[in-house]
Amino acid sequence: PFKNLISARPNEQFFDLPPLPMTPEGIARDFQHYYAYTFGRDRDCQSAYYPYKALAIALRDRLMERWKGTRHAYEEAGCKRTYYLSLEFLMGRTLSNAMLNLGVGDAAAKGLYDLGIALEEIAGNEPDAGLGNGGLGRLAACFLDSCATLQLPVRGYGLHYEYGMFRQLIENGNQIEEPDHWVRDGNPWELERPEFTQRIQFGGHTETHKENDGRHVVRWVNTNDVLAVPYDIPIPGYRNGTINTLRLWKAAATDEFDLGEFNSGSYPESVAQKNAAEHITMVLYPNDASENGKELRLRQQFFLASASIKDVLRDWIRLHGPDFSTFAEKNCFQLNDTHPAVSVAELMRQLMDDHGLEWTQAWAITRKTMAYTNHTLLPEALERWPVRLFERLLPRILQIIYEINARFLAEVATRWPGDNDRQRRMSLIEEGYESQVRMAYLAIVGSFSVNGVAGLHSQLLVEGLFRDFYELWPEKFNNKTNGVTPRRWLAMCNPGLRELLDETIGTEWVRDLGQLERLAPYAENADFRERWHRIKQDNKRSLAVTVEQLCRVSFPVDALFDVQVKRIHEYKRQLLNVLHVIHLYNRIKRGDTRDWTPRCVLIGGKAAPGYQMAKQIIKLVNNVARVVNGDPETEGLLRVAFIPDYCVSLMEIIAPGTDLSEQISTAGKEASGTGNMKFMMNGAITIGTLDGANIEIREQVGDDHFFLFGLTAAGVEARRSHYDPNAIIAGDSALLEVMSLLESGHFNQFERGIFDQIILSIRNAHDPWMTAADFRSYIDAQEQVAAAYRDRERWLRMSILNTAHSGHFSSDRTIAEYNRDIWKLTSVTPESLDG
Ligand code: GPQ
Repeated sequence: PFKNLISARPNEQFFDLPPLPMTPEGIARDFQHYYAYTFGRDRDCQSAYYPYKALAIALRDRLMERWKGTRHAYEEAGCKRTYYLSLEFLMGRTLSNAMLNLGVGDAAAKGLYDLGIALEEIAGNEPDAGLGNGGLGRLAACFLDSCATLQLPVRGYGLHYEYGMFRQLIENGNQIEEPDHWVRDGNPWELERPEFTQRIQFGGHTETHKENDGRHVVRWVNTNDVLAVPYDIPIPGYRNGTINTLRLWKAAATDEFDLGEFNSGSYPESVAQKNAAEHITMVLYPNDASENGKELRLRQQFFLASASIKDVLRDWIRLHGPDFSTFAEKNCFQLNDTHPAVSVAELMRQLMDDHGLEWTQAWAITRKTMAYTNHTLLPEALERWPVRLFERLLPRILQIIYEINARFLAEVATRWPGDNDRQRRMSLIEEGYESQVRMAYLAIVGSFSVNGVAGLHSQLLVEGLFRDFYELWPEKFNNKTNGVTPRRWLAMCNPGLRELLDETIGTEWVRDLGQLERLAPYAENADFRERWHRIKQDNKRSLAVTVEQLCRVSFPVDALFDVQVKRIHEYKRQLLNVLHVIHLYNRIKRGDTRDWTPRCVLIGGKAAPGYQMAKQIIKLVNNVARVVNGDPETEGLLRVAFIPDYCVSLMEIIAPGTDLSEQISTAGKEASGTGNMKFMMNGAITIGTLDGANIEIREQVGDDHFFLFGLTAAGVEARRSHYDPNAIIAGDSALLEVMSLLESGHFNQFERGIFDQIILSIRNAHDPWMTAADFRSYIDAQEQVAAAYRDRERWLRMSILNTAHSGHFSSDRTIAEYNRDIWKLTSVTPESLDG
């Protein structure tokens, strides 16, 4: 009797399911069901993964109905939408976040408790989704959380990498990279959507045809096509019934064979060929803020751009037919750096070649729908692709880029007649021995909005890198200071503090982080300070347990926990931090320990596998740690550890347990920073330069509650012409002693010469990071930190005020600004399931 059910139209009953219970019993029952029946496990199961997976599916079921409800609500509203295009989404774990946002944390904990199971242990078995390098990828993840919480119709588009960010092992102090096959055991959070598969073209050549009506149309033919299969991940808003979508594309081979090979009898070879197509989304490139120019990377970029735009246009045609006259009013693409910038040309191509629009119509749409965010000023991160590579891989796209450039340069010539140098400077094509496409310029020319990620960064962009473009189109440029989600980075990772906040200022702060201001008066309340202290001590104990497990170093919780975790980069100056550690060690050895503040220094982060200097810095941290920790005289005074495999889920333990946040980049080099905001929210005090968002952090919290040091961005530039690190070293006995220890080989007794490059870089008059220039001022600021920490009540006041004034750094504020100035979306509330 059921035989024809699929082809017949199912009746309404088929779709009309009662909502799933959000009770402890209901969740526990489903959990048991999946564990026993779906996965077929019993009491003998040795793997801790299945309890996690069973709970994840029970939770996912509860997201599913709300997810559909959100899709329907958006469609019914016919609202404008934004698509966040990014090669990286550093999501971390999903389970605890989903429970928090759904508001079922307590119910799930109770349901499992009644079965004798601890929820935290289960949650700890989820692997991180490490589909990003660092700040840029994590920002995308925080933004998705805020968009869903603000009920904005925003969809993330990214790539479904088989291998995310590598796992970092430390062997003999050196970084070893190990591939991270994060989906090996299946990913319960993703929903494959083969029905929305797209076909992506590569290679081939172009042909021009004259149509019957006399129009010329271009065909891109003889291409090697690859399928893009979408995997959808639910993004729950905070207790509001909204579930947005992150759509990740995975590459798959078409079922077509290379006929030549097939006929010549090499059937297995021609099937194996299909593999090459699937390589496109095999692995995330592990470079942070530096391009590496590999062909596969350009393939990834175009694959994301083409599949996502096709997806959006298909949906548009489904709802509006082939009429694009209102497309620009209803759609916006936010480009996360230049990585997806080829989208500008690809949208033009699809509108013209696939949907028959004229250049002028297509260009008007493109320029009204694309918006570009820049995340760095570092020249080594500015993407340029060889014209030759484009020609071979994306011939039609190159034609379009040339045409955009020709029309653009004509515009420049009209505005500045005869200024050929300006035309050369602004051209999308950098002419030279090997001509290259300047992706940032393509993004600027094709967008209506260009933004930086902190006040200083946005200002330096228009004064420097993008100055010519600012002169042409000042109205395009704007700032959007970064933020982080207070759900993951406070409510979820710091339950002790969450309870105190709820009790003191009510629970609205989770949605409206500005409410934290109401904490400020409590800084003067001694009982409150005592409670604050106990929570911090508990969090430091958890961090100490983790450090003990991972580094075999013991951190006494009464010491100052001094932390720098982020990608290893010369501009971030982990090296300056190490010089301070060596200085403290040297003081201990000299017996200069009067009024000593015991300190535990924690450093963590990954180096790009090809970045030699960064790898040497990791080795130096580890060697210094071994010498310091192994010296009995440092007992109770100084501890140093390098924490391996720094990742999102480690930061969830680190941020709540930190006293001092190290944000010590060379001024003008860190676009914003976001770790700085996570630490501040959790009550750490910052020692930092006037760089990126540090400047705004200091403005919010006040000069007295921030340890400032170092040259300003302008100071750094002014200093370049007469920077003499050797004179600075000779003139500062502390730095001289530190350098002497380093140069004597004290930290590499049996490994001669391994730190020579580092030593040379500090002594180099052209050291772009000016480590020696800021040493004295850094050491003095650290001395003030130590003194402040010894005054416990003073430190606690500062800590409370840092949290109290961190509201500005909620990504909800950032997203509200993106929406107000760029996207202009209306929020949509889906019908409630929860009464
Ligand atoms: N950032 Cl260009 C990255 O994490 N990766 C990149 O490739 C580029 C920038 C960071 C930047 O260094 C930080 O200062 C920002 O806070 C972060 O992007 C988010 O904007």
